[in-house]
Amino acid sequence: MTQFMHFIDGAFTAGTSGKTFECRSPHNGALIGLAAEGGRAEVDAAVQAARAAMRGPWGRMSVEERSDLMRAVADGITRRFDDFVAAEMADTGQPRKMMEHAFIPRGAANFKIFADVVKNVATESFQMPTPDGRGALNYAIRKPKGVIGVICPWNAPLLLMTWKVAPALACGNAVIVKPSEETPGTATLLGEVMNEVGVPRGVYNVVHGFGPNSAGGFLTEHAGVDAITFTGETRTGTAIMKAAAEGLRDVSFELGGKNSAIVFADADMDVTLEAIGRSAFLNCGQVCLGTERVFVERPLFERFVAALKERAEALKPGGPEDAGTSFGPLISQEHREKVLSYYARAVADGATVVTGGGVPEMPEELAGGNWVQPTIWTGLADDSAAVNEEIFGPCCHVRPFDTEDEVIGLANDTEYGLSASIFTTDLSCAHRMAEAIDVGITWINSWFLRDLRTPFGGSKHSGIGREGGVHSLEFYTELRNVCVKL
Ligand code: NAD
Ligand code: 6OD
Repeated sequence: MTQFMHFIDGAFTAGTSGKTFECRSPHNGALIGLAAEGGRAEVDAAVQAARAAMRGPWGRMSVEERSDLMRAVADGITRRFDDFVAAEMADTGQPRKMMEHAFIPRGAANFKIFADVVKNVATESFQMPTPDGRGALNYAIRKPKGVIGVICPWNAPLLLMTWKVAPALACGNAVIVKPSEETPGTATLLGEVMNEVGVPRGVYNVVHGFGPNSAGGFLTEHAGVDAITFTGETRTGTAIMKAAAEGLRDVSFELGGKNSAIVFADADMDVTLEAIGRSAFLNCGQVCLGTERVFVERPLFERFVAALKERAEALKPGGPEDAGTSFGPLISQEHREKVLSYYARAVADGATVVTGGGVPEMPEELAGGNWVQPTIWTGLADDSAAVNEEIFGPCCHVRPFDTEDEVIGLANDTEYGLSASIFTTDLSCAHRMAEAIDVGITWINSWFLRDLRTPFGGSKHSGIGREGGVHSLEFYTELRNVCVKL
């Protein structure tokens, strides 16, 4: 059984709280590890270590040296690739091939991209006239913000954690990561890599635990934390924002979504089905960018629903190591109860269940896992719970539409604004839709196609700020202006 320790000041420690919590395998319910639970003392030790690191050699390191170290971290992840795959697979229960082809390589890629970004970003400069005719020159410099609290979710643990840690460190900050209590593995392993490649102690710290009255709450309340970056539920973001108000600390939030896919009758069916098949069911529907609302132009509706049903029914649930597995479990029993409650609610609200709606029959060795069936509904009213609330499960509602104006209204009728996907071969229509849908990220004829230099983030209740490329620097650095009188 694995022991997940905190990583504070460059060393693994159980801390002093004496508390631990159990980690269970999502695919069979087996106990796979015990994690140390951090309290105020552990958070305080991590904050002191991070502040000391900022005052030490880390705080004086040149951009070039930091950039080289970030590349070394990326290489370190790649060298330990199998360990990261195993740790993430154990924590999330998702298929090995998804870890190997997508989620773990992105952990390394996140360090590489920000190693480049920090070296190549320019700052602005203005010459100005002065009454004496000699003028003045203004230029801006970027300084790290200081100690950053990084609070992470469980659905793509390494990808989402390094998406914040990599730019934070590349910019010269020190971090304290609070991984999700569901997925302590890869954040802990990254501590080993940090030591292996020579990242100074105290720069990267990890404290395990829960949210309120535990490591997460204590971290966001700590006066020694200069800014907080968070990915998770909108409701949690609201609580963290309240904590951050004390001391006027800055926040960066990537929150929930209720994303739509809009399919016009002229869309390429193969492209559309491949993309929506992934966006609705990948990672057992536990992707913030995932599609839970599909709008299909009426002439294509019946054909589309039948074809998506076929895709859903072809998914093969199974253990993560089984090469034939294309569909994993939900993260926890608690989350499964939530998803199943929406399955029941949809039926009570009058949905037609096109496929799924329950729990699959699994072989005995997997019967203790958090399995649910991929599920498609039609026929729900626009104000029903399954159409409006983020479920974060492998399910979607498909609804016909007749006009562009109608579907724009439907897609925008949500408190969320994370992402949308538009499927059409009419370029003008695609651009009109991209302008009209109120989201931070729009894909046209694709889904989750990522260029890490682009702005990533949500509108409305789906987030605050943008991450990616130079946009991450807006949060992880402070711009200072220097005015030189000539
Ligand atoms: P969550 O909000 O329940 O938990 C996220 C993290 O916050 C965990 O580490 C948790 O321990 C911690 N936490 C909880 N309460 C806290 C508090 N009061 N103070 C400090 N920390 C606290 O989210 P989750 O269930 O782990 O993740 C799923 C959610 O994340 C979904 O809503 C999903 O849409 C969202 N998400 C968004 C993005 C994005 O980029 N927009 C990406 C992934 C996930
Ligand atoms: O690709 C990314 O950078 C990113 N943040 C993806 C988020 C996925 C949500 O589950």
